[in-house]
Amino acid sequence: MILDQDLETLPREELRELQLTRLKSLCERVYHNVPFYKKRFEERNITPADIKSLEDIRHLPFTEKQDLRNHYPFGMFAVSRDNIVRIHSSSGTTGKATVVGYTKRDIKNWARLMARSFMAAGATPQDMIHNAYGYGLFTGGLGAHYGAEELGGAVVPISGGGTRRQAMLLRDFQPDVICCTPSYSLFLAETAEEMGIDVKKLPLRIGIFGAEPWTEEMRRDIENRLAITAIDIYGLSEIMGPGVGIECHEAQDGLHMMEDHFLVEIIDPETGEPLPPGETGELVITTLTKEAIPLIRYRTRDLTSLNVAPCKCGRTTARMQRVTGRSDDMLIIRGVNVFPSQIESILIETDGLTPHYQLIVERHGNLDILTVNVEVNESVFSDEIKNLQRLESKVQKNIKEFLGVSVRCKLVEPKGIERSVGKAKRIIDKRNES
Ligand code: DLL
Repeated sequence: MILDQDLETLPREELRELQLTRLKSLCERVYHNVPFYKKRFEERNITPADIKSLEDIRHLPFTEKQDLRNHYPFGMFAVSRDNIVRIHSSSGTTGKATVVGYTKRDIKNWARLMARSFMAAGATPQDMIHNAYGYGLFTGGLGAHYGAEELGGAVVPISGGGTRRQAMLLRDFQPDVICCTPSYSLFLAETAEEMGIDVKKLPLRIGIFGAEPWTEEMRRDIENRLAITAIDIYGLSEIMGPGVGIECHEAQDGLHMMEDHFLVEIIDPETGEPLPPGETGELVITTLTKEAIPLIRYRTRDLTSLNVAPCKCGRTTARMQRVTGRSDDMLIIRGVNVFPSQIESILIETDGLTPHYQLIVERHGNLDILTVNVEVNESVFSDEIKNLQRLESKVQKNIKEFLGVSVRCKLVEPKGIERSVGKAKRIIDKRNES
């Protein structure tokens, strides 16, 4: 079922017309209300009147996370504080936090896009939704919450953490849908099993997972373990929060972008030049309808590609390939580019290993050393030492073969890797520590 049938299935020509009208009005708004953008337009000798087609977007400046940081906290807002009804913020683990605001209309649009997302995932107004995304400054919790209510579902606002209690409520309340990070879904399943709850027998039908990169192999693992359909949802706080794009349950093949609200481009991260559909590059998003903090050509750092071919679900929106990593997460190990997701795929395909892993990067002299710490399952753990060593060598060999880089593999006992209730921490970079 499609919630906003008229908009989600709009012929692409009409969609482009709508986008152009909205882009023109966005340029007027930021030019007149955000000094940062006025300056950027002037530096390029352009005015909003120069935007005559969607292609003209390439004349507009990019916006970067650093620009938001430079205007911390509210310097990029386009409306007065009276019109702001909500503030969210990113955690700011690498530098100053980025702060975003919402008007009443922004919240309404966000709720609607999240409701669309739930429906695309296969949820219905009759469903109960267990929402384990964190509530607070993080956009996951409240974003999914408002969307679930807009859908007409019954939301259980459990937030993140308290994992045994979560497992108990899954058993007692019998929700149909769960929302959390993919890594947390596995932690929750593991905890439930320890408590003697047969996760597969629960009525849970759909998982809506995002906020961190995950792989196709991880999806299969989660779907088997929990006996659900696992749907990928994408978003980022700077642009809105969750609901910028979501897979449909019919195809599970790319995330439908909410193109009536967001203009999406893929650019070459080196040159900034736009790339055609199908080519992989950095996702750049322009918010077409946001009032409080509209952004022009925001560089997400997320690497992906777009597919504009029609989808079997009937939606006409462009589909983004699953985001397998951010350009900032790419490790360069002795000249070889490595994404955590590539290592994840290899680990999950190896018998005896679990999807719980961490990558430790150290520098010895001038040499970068990557150690893959990965948990084994119970049966492997009780195996003979020589078999464990054989497994370590096998992982090292496979990674060398597929990625062309030599790594060390260290098997860790079951539950030996710290679990996260939100985004999993996959990389521990010790290179700048001493
Ligand atoms: O993670 C919003 C969100 C909440 C999305 C709940 C989905 C579900 P931020 O904390 O600002 O916002 O982090 C945004 O997380 O630029 C990506 O690098 C990454 N990310 C989000 N969703 C996915 C996904 C939320 N499905 C950053 N796959 C983004 C891969 C994702 N990476």
